[in-house]
Amino acid sequence: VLQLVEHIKRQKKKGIYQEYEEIRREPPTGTFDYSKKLSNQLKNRYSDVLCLDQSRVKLCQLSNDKGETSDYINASFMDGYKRNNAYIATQGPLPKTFGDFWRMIWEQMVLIIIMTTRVVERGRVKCGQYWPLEESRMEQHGYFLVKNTHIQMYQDFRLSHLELYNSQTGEKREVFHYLYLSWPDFGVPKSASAMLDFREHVQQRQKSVLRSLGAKWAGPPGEPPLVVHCSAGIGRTGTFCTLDICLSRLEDVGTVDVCETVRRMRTQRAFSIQTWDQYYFCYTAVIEYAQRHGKLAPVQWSDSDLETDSE
Ligand code: PTR
Ligand code: PTR
Repeated sequence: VLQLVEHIKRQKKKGIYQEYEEIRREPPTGTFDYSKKLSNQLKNRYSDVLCLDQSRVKLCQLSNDKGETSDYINASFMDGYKRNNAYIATQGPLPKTFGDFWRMIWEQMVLIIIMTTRVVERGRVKCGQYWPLEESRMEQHGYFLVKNTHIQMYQDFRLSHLELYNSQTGEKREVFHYLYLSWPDFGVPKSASAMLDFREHVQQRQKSVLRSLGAKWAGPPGEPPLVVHCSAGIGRTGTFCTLDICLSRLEDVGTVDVCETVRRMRTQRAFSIQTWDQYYFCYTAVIEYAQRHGKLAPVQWSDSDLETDSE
């Protein structure tokens, strides 16, 4: 019997694998003209991870010291569950784009940044050190002063409370920086459960910050986008956002559609979800979540499973 269950699990896994392979085979649904422009090429961390023109985040145009203007940053708006532009998916900032990154945070009125890569992994730089690492440290990036006022350590992530000061307008804002620590690139988190806790923590933070801002919230109605980034801004970022969307839908109507979610996401951020493990992880994490919240009985292999899966 054990052997049979293993066989069934493999069959199911195979189905999900094929689903992902199909998604991967579909060509991107748009052009990458801005990402490819000569003057923008150096702003891409990877020459093969570009952003679709239709969903890219535009910076308010600003002249640099050479008098050139550029509104380009390798970042894409992505819809969430029943919410347009719920996320901005972006690459790990490069030293030459730190100023642009903070401009984007300011202009889009972002409250929360989620970073799912480490700065260095396996001896290679995956992301620039764009925020002050230590408490009470202050750094300048372009027109912005960024200060790390306070750090809280959790088992799987590290939360920095940042103050962002706009030297052009004299305004100051608070931004929360989450560094998720247990996620290797091209891999999946150690455990879905840690990721689920993390998501819940972030959700509550966004709600409580908006509540405490109350009438002082100067942004458009609704919630500002969450900025999510890894190294390229497609693999781990896509996985986190897919999971977030699937779980929101599960909470709302009790159903999940991983495949359709990823397909749609890819029309806004091309190549989202980089490996089959990451795709499969979305399924296992949804199951774990459903079990945890009593939306699903613990998985049992019933007779009907046997019928549909054994050939
Ligand atoms: N970029 C490769 C590809 O597109 O097939 C995959 C790859 C590259 C995988 C680098 C791992 C790599 O190592 P690291 O994550 O340390 O950069
Ligand atoms: N050319 C790079 C490579 O495949 O190695 C692009 C790349 C790098 C793609 C990292 C995805 C990566 O993972 P993530 O989006 O999770 O940072």
